[in-house]
Formats: sequence, structure tokens, C-alpha cells
Amino acid sequence: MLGGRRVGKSTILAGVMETLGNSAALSSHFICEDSTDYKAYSNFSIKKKYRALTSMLDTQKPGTIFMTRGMGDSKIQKYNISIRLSDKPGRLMVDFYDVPGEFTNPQKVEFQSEMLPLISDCDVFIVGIDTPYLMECAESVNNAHNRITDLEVSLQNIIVKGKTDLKMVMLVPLKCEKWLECGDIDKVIEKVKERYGVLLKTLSAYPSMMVSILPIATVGGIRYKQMYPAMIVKRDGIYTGYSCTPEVGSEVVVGDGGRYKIQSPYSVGYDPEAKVDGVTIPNSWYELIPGVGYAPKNCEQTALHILRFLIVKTMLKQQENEKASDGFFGYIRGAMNIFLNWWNGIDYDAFKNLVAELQKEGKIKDSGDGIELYHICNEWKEVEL
Ligand SMILES: Nc1nc2c(ncn2[C@@H]2O[C@H](COP(=O)(O)OP(=O)(O)O)[C@@H](O)[C@H]2O)c(=O)[nH]1
Ligand SMILES: [Mg+2]
Repeated sequence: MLGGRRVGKSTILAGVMETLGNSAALSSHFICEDSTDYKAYSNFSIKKKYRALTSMLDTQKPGTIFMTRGMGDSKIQKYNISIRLSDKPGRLMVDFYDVPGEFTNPQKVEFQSEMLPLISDCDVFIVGIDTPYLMECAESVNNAHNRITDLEVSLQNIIVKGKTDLKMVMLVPLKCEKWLECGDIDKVIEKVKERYGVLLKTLSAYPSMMVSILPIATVGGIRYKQMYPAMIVKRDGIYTGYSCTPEVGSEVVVGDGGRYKIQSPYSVGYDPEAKVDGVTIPNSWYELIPGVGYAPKNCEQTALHILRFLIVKTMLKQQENEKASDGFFGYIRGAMNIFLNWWNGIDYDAFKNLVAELQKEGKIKDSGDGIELYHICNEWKEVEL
């Protein structure tokens, strides 16, 4: 999972967990569990993070503005997510790596030491896009916050080891409730194609690469309201942790939505940390959408697209193995195929049949709500689910 800092990468995963196990249409099939060892990280599970976000639906009042930004992560976090079929033994273990935005910068030491090995190991790349910055900010601000140039360079390091070594990149616009709500999601997709044009073209030229655009609403009832310069409340001239709007009169709104009168010993100053590569980044403020509440949209599609990808990749590998399976050499190739071993102890056929069934029923969406398969590789077309 790649993208800028705090664009909502971890939340994509939380949304998947919540909806794959709970959505009425799918819950009878899947059980999704998080077996991440949080002690090694921030101790703040994706579930807790997600609760903190969705609880704003209850704690915020209509007509007020607030921020949804919580703590960022400073190292790569590995989430161990398992997906089970409710009526079959064996769990499909999927490891997700949530990469801090700044690691995508090829100039960083961490890029060489931590990102490069990951990029060559991973099969699926989820690029989170902070939609308000994409839609409302100057190109330089959007580029810095969403790390577009860094992504263009870093994703050139994806390694395809052969025709059947399928890879997939999903661009996932987040926090796009505002545009989904008023039927303007196509404008978001248009802008994605414009601003991520170089990345999309480079990726599409790769062999065995699937590229898709998949906007999701992780909450539903919270929409983007406006950008304000990033200000912080100071006490006796020292920065507190409270982000706020610029002063109007002597009043500010702090991140939690409260209104405060600024008077001695308090004052307000520009947030010195609101910079990416020297570019000053404003804060995005949100409001409730009256009467909507918790209404995530298409979160489960992220997982369904990944599952379908894994099945197709496996089918391609199998075909390759069958072709090469005459003689001793073929046997060796088959036995050494790590990817196929990956399904050990899991009822692969049951997964495959279910994905094929969901595909037939139109439950894996490739269009509508802005969803688009931007580039379909030839290998993908060779396989029929
Ligand atoms: N308004 C809004 N805020 C979100 C959404 N998704 C995530 N956030 C907030 O954005 C912050 C960063 O999210 P997180 O998933 O930790 O981002 P990451 O740094 O990219 O992994 C968190 O405080 C979330 O509450 C969303 O869909 N809408
Ligand atoms: Mg994160």
C-alpha cells in the first residue's frame, strides 16, 4: 500500500475487513481476520483506527467542520490478514505492507533498504489517493502530498519475472464521498488520469500488468468541506498538538470541531511540519452529510479484485506448469513453484468457484461508481473464470 502520508492507506484495509465480513451480499461467504502482531508497531490496530474515524459520525454535530487526521506511522507496518471461507477449512493469509509516504521517495535511505526489496516481492500495489488534494489543490501541492512523482519513479522497480508473473496496481481514490454523493465521481477519475497520467502509461506498458482505478468511500457520512492553511495552537509561544483553522476575529476551530477564543497565553501559528519536500500542505476539513451515517461504498471491491487476481495468477501458473510438465524438467519446475504452494492447506477450488460465481453475478465490479479496469494485459484475457 503506497501513497502519501495520512491519505488513508491503513483505512483501506480496515474498510475491507469491515465490509468483506459484514456486507449483506458477501458475509455468508467470507470471514476476514486480523492476526497482526501490533506489539511490534504502534499498538493501535486498524480496527481501533477505523473506530476512531467512524465514531465521528456520532460525536460531530451537523453544521460544524472538523479534521479526521490521526497519527501517522513512521515505519513500514506489516498487517497479517486472513480470509476464510465460512464453510471450508484453511485460511488464505495475505500480508499487507503499509508504507509511510516518505519512504516512496527514491532519495531516501529507507527506499533503498526497505522499499526496493518489498517492491520486488509484492504482487499487488494499492496506491491510496487523497481525493480532496487531487481535486482542490494546486498541482504542486497535490503532487507533493500524494507523492505522485515519487510513485512514478519507485513503481518502475516492479519486477515481472515472466509471462505468468502477473502484477496488479490499483489506484484507489479515498475520501471521495463529496464527489460520489453528487454524481461527480467521473470528474475524479478524469483528474486521476490527468495527474497520474505518466504513472498509468508507464505501468500499462509493462508486460503482465493489470492497472485499475477503484474509488471507495470508507465511511460514507463524512464529506470533504474545505482546505485551510495548516495552523497550530501555541501556548506561551510553544506549539501544542492542536491543529486549528486560521483565526477569524480571535476565534478558531480546532481539529475536533470545538470552537475556541484565542487569548493569552495562547496564540496561533503556521504548522512547521505541514511541509512535504519544501511544499506547504494545507489541512483538509470535513463535515457530516446529514442523514447518511455509516455507509461505506465499494470497500469490499478492493478485496474482491485482489482475490480474483490471485486466482487468475494461479490459473496462469497452472497452465504454464501443465505445458511444461512432460519429463523430469517439468516436474522440477512444478515442485519449485512457490506461488502454487501458497495455496497449501486451502481449498483452492472452493475459492476459485466462489470468485467465478461472484464474477458471474456481477458482484465483482469493473465499472460503475468510477471503477475502471484501465489496462488489461493479454495474459489476463487468456484465462476464463
Ligand atoms: N474524512 C475521512 N478521513 C479518513 C478517511 N480514511 C481515513 N481517514 C483519516 O485519515 C487519517 C489517516 O488515515 P490512515 O489510514 O492512517 O492513513 P495512512 O497514513 O495513509 O495509512 C486517519 O486519521 C483517518 O481517520 C476517509 O475516508 N474520510
Ligand atoms: Mg498507515
